[in-house]
Amino acid sequence: MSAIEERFPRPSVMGVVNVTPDSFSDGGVNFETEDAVASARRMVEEGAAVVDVGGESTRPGSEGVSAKEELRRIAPVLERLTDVPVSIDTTKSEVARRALELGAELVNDVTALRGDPELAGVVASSGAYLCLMHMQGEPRTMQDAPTYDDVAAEVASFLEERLRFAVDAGIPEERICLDPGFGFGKTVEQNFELLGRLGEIVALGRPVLVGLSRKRSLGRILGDPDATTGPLPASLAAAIEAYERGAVIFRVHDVREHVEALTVAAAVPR
Ligand code: HH2
Repeated sequence: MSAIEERFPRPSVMGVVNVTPDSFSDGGVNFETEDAVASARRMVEEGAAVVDVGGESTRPGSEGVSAKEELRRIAPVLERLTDVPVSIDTTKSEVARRALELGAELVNDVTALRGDPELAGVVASSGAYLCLMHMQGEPRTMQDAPTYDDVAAEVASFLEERLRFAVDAGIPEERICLDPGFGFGKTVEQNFELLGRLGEIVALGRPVLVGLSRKRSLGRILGDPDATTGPLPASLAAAIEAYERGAVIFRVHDVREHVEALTVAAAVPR
């Protein structure tokens, strides 16, 4: 398998397919297998390099589901997507193992290998790609009172430590990308500071994946203090800001629009 930077040249779009009833922006839309499969196929037609299939919501306040329920949601979808590039959004080794058997090529773990002690071994022995994401706290409580002395420096040193951990567990560095985890235990101000200083994460030397699409900070900066999602134009602006600072993979719900915006940004000589 090639290095992740060869498989996903900058910019690459990752389409989000949440097979959940309760995800923050598309909960219920793809909960039925057939709907999830159709969405994934449409996203690839629209230019997604990969689709990220998830069976558990990590929205602020969510409780989590069992491995059995997560498998019940995602396995029938993956069984029908063997001809489509798939990433599995899970924190559980049991779910990742089955997804990899069904052809997934990337494991997207929002706990950065801190959730399930067996996940690192599953990724190492499969040769899959891995995304390590920063999160302060856990989804149920992460937005209660996130605190940092220096958000960008702390996220960078966390990701550097988790990268070391993954490599020590036998996962080749060239298979790994890093994600600052927008919205995972961060206030609106902290998310925007992190976006402005994304170069400090890029400087770690691994491809950076960003998930800014529809995040609530985008709705809140537009003036609604209770927003739980952000609109598409705000998502596109945030993606372009991240692209400008070196982000490589863009995890998004609206694939066509992001592909168009990023294609224009990438055509500008610099
Ligand atoms: N965001 C979400 C879920 N998984 N994975 C990575 N690597 N980066 C992210 O920013 C990220 C992620 C949350 O978004 P979504 O999947 O739309 O919602 P939910 O977690 O409620 O299913």
